[in-house]
Amino acid sequence: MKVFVTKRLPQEGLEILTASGVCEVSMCDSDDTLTKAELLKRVDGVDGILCVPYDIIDSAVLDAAGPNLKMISCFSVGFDHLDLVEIKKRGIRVGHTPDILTDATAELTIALLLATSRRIPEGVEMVKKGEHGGSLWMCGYGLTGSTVGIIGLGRIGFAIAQRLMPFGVKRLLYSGRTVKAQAAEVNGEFVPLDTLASDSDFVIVTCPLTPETQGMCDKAFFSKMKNTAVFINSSRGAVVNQEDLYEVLSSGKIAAAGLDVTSPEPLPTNHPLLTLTNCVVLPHIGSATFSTRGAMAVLAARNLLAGLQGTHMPSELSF
Ligand code: 8YV
Repeated sequence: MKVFVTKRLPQEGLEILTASGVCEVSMCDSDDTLTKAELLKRVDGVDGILCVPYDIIDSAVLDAAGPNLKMISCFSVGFDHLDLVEIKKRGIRVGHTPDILTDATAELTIALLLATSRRIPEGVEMVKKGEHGGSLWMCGYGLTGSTVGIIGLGRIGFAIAQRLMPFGVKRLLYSGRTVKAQAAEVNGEFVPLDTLASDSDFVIVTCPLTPETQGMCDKAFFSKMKNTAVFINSSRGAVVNQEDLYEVLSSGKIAAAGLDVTSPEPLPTNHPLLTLTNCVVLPHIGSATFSTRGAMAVLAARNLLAGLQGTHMPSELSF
């Protein structure tokens, strides 16, 4: 069987595939995202694809792969890059990498929140410029006694809430499709999205990208936030209307934003958000620890092999 890996995979995952004797591996030996044309060419006739969130797997890709395609393995927990309707129609199985990246992503989100609220990148620049100011100079916002609102208290949202508790957060609000039993462990209060926006000092987005959440954080949402509030997104860039975010940040209608995800990625270097001192943008590094990326590669490889062989998959997506 033939498989195509769309991006250079950490060694431990690649070794599992090559040593399996189950498949012939062709890998795009680059860290760049493939163009659509290249992706269409490289999947021709494969039995399995191991892909990253930047590869849009739509009917064009499925057609280009052809009838042998039986397995798509995501090097990600997120699967918003897949056309699941088309994939299901063709009886193709899908694997992904939940759980193992939860801690790394939660840690990064806390780092981004603190970097944004305490203006750390700006402070580093001040030191380099030799600048120093008065008693309110470089002040930011603290977590102690604050209200934090988490949009989407799933695995990652919950792990963030757990890590926030020792900071002395006063109220932990969350919104989403359903009340979560686990929320009691972090004193989470289920509230409508509007209440979360208006009552939170920190808003953190960790929900998946779906048709319902696409563009959800827009002008109407931001206008309900406090002008001292900090907005953090570590889910998917498209949950946010970036033009609206630029507008509220540049006019001071909210205090600051920290984004680990943008639309597109990478963000063009001339993007208006990058001109703002109150916006901290990271290059989608939530899961980027050596051990997490290694574990993701191993799981994605095991999922792929199971899908090819028609056996039980360690982490199969049900859809
Ligand atoms: C990416 C992510 O997989 O898991 C997800 O959904 O967005 C990330 O962990 C990672 O950036 C590799 O492309």
